[in-house]
Amino acid sequence: MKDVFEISGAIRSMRGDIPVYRVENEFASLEFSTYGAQVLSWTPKNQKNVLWLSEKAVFQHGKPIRGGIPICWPWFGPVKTPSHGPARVAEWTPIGMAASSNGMTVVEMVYETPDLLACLTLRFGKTLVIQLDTTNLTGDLYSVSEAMHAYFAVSDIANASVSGLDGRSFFNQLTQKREIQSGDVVFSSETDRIYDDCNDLIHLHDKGWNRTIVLERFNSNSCVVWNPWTEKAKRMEDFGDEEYKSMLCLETAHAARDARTLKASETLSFGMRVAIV
Ligand code: TA6
Repeated sequence: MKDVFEISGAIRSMRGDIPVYRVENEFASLEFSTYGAQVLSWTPKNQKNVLWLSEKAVFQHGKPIRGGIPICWPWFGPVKTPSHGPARVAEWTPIGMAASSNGMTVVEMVYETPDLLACLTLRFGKTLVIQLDTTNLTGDLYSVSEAMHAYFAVSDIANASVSGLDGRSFFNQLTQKREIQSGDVVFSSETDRIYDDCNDLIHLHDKGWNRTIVLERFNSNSCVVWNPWTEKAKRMEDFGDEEYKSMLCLETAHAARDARTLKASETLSFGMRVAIV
């Protein structure tokens, strides 16, 4: 059994061999795990859960958890093994949890490799703010790509649209070609796009639940938009065949042309703020 920490103020339970911590404050509740430093749910008071978690998600060391906000680090995609990097299938060490003066709750976790130190800070209340700091522990330049691979819950993908990317260039992972976005992003088939020159505010509009998820990214010029649709959903064991209808990934990233190179001892910070209107 891996180390299982107690975090004062959090209620710990086990799902499979993965510790899950539940925290509530006056504005919201949050579930996260030290495994992958992964947020699993964020439910503001009087709101539905903002994040999506597959009903077939696997909670087993060595496997990524399908949903919430996996941390892809220190590489994005299948460029090396494991795909999306080791961070989401590693135990992070909790540094602590505290209430901040504005009623939000702050949780900090760290993960170290021989070359890099990652520090993830979660702040949640009426909004969810996640910051990932990467420090280059080597004496040389070090290139990273990374993403906060957020799975957002939607009433139905047919009701969803994404604004804020109009006119932006994206790399279409399905065609391996560059294209330009025209208007809002709407969904009628598998969608896997890296918008790597956009630092605008992104809105996920959901007509079914009459809500908009506002995604503000800082120090990130790339956003990944992904829905597996029918055939890819069927090919994933930890993803229900029909579940593509209830989710959309909008990922705050340093991916594709927005990958970054750290100088020796440099710390790179980026993150996102999620709000509901
Ligand atoms: O972020 C989009 C993506 O890179 C897709 O290509 C798809 O592979 C998705 O990530 C999920 O990857 P995973 O390794 O979690 O199955």
